[in-house]
Amino acid sequence: MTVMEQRGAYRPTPPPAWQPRTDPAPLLPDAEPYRVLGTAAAAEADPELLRRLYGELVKGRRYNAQATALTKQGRLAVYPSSTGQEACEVAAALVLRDQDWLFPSYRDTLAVVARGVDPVEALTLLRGDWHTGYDPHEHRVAPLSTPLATQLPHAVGLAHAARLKGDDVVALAMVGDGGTSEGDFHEALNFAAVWQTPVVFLVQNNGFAISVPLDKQTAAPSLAHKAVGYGMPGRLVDGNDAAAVHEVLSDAVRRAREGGGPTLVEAITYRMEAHTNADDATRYRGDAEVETWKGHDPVVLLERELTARGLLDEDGIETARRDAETLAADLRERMNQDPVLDPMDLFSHVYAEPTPQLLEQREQLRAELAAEAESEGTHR
Ligand SMILES: Cc1ncc(C[n+]2csc(CCOP(=O)(O)OP(=O)(O)O)c2C)c(N)n1
Repeated sequence: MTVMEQRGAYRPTPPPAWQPRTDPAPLLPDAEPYRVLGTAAAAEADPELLRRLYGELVKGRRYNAQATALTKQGRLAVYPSSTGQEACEVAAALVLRDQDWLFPSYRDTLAVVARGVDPVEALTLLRGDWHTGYDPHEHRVAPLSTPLATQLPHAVGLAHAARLKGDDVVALAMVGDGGTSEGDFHEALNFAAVWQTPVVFLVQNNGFAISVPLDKQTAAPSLAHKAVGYGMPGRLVDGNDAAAVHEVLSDAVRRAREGGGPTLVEAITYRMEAHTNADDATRYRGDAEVETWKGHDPVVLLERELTARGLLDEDGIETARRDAETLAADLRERMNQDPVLDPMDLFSHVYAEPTPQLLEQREQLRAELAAEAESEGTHR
C-alpha cells in the first residue's frame, strides 16, 4: 500500500469501462479484391456503362502510347504512362458529377482528359510550359501534383470547406502506393475521418514506387487496411476491372455525398511500362512478372466481357479504335506545333498579390527582354 493510501486520502477505483470507439469490423477490407468482369456480378452491370468504359479505355491506351511517342520526338519532356492502369483512370473521372472535384497525381493525365480537360492542355506541365496548363475551375480538376500526396490534404480542405458552405461537392483524390508512406497521406486521412469530409481516396497500387516494390514500402496487410486506423472504411478492388472500380468508387462517392464520410479504395493494378520515359524498369523487375500482368489487361478484360455477352462486335471494336486514332492524331498535330510562350508569364499566377521581390525580378526580366529585342533589331 502506498503512503497516500495508508493516510486514507486515496481510494483506487477501476477506470471507466473501455470499448472501441467504433466497431472496426465494418471498416475492414474484404479478403479479396472486388471483381465484376468474368463473375456473376457482370450480368447486373449496365451495358451502356460498360460500352462507355470500353471506349474510354481504348482511347486512354492510345493516348498513353501517343504521349510516350511524343517524349521520343522531344515534344514532351517527360510522360508517366498509365498503360495498364486505364481502368482506374477512366472510372475515377466517370464517377464524378460536374460539381465534384478531381485531385490527380502526375500519373493521372488520363483521368484528367476523361474528365473533359483538353488533351493538349493536360500535358503542358509535362512539356515544361506551365505548372497547370488548364483552368482548374473549368472542369473542377486540381493541378496534376508532382510532390507525392500533397494533393490529398488539398482535396480534404476543399471538400471540408464545401461542406461548411453547404455545397454538394465530393472530392476524389488519386495517389500511388508509394504516396501512402508520405506524411501528407496520414494528415489528409486523419482530418478527413475526424471531420467526416466528403472525400474519396483512390490508391492505385501499381506495384512500384519507381524501383521500390510494395513490400519495401509498407508492412501493412494491404493499403486498404490503412483506412481502419483512421476510422474510415477501406475497400479493395481489382484495379484492372473497369466495371468493379467504377462500382466501388461510385459507392464511395455516394456515401460521401450522403454524409457518410470518407472512404479509402485500394485498386490492385500494375504499371505495365517504366515509371516514366526516363526510367529503365528492367533494372528492378523481371519480364515474367510483366507477362503475367499482360494476361490481366484492363482493355482485354472488358472487351472479352462485352463480346461474350453480345454487347460489342467487330464494328464496335473498330469504331472505338478509330475514335482513339482521331484523338491521337489531334494530339500529335497540336503537340507538334511550337507553343508560343511569353517569359513574363513566369510571374503571373504565382501569388494573388505579387511580393516586392517578384515585382523587382519581373522588371529585371522585362528590361533584359527589351535589351535583347533591341540588340536583335540592330544586328538584323
Ligand atoms: C514528396 C516527394 N518525394 C519524392 C518524390 C520523388 N518521386 C517521384 S515519383 C516517386 C514514386 C512514387 O510512387 P507511387 O506513389 O507508387 O506512384 P506511381 O509513380 O507508381 O504512380 C517518387 C519517390 C516526389 N515526387 N515527391
